[in-house]
Amino acid sequence: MSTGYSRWGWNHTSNIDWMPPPKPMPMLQFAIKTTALLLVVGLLAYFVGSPNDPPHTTPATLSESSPAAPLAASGPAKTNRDRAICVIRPVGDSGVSGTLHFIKIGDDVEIRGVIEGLTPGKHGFHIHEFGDLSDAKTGKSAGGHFNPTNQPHGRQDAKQRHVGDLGNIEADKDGKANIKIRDNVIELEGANSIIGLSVVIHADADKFTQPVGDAGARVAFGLIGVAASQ
Ligand SMILES: [Cu+2]
Ligand SMILES: [Zn+2]
Repeated sequence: MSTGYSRWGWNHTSNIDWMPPPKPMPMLQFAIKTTALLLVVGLLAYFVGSPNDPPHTTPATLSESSPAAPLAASGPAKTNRDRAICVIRPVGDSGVSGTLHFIKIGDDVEIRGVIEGLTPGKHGFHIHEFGDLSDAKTGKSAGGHFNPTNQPHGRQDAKQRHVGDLGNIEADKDGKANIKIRDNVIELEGANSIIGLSVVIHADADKFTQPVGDAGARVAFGLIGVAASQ
C-alpha cells in the first residue's frame, strides 16, 4: 500500500496526520477524503435511521402514491377548449346580468344564453380585449374591442371588422335578451381566441360607425373562461 492510501483509514494516526497538514494537501487527495467522509456519514445516517421505522415508511409511501398514479393516468390530459362560459355581471347599478355559453361547432362558435335587466331594444355586444373586470363602475378596465387583426370596426357579417364585433343583442319589453349568435371569426383557441377576454354589453345599439360603433356606456360585462364540462 502506498503512503497516500494508508492515510485513507479511520485510524488515529492517519487523522492526526492530515488534520494539520504539514504541506499543502493535493486537491485530489483532499477531495477524495472529503467525499469518503461524507459517504461514511451518509451511510451511517441511512443505516441508523431506516431500521427505526422500517415497516411504516416504505408501505405508507407506496400506498400514498399508488392512488395518485391511476388518477394522473386517467385524468383529463386533453385541453377542453370547445366550450367556454361567461357570467355577465352589472356595470355600475345597471342590474344587467346573465350567463353566456360559447360552444364550438365545426369552424364556428355559437353563443347561447339569456341576459336580463336590459332596457328594451338593441344593445351593442362585443368581445373586449381584456378580461379585467376590476372597474365595475364604468367597465373601462375591459379595454377596447378585441382587434388582433387590426381592422376597422364593423358589423358581424362584414369582411372587415374587429374580431370582437358581434353586432347587437335585442331585449324584449321585459328587458330580456335570448341570445343565439353564430360566428366564424371568434375562436376558443389560437390567435383569435377569446378565452380570458371579456364580453361587454352597451347601453345603446351598435351603429357600426367608426371607431367603435357609438354604442354608449357599458352596462354589463363578464370574463370568458374555459367551461367546466362538456
Ligand atoms: Cu363594446
Ligand atoms: Zn369593434
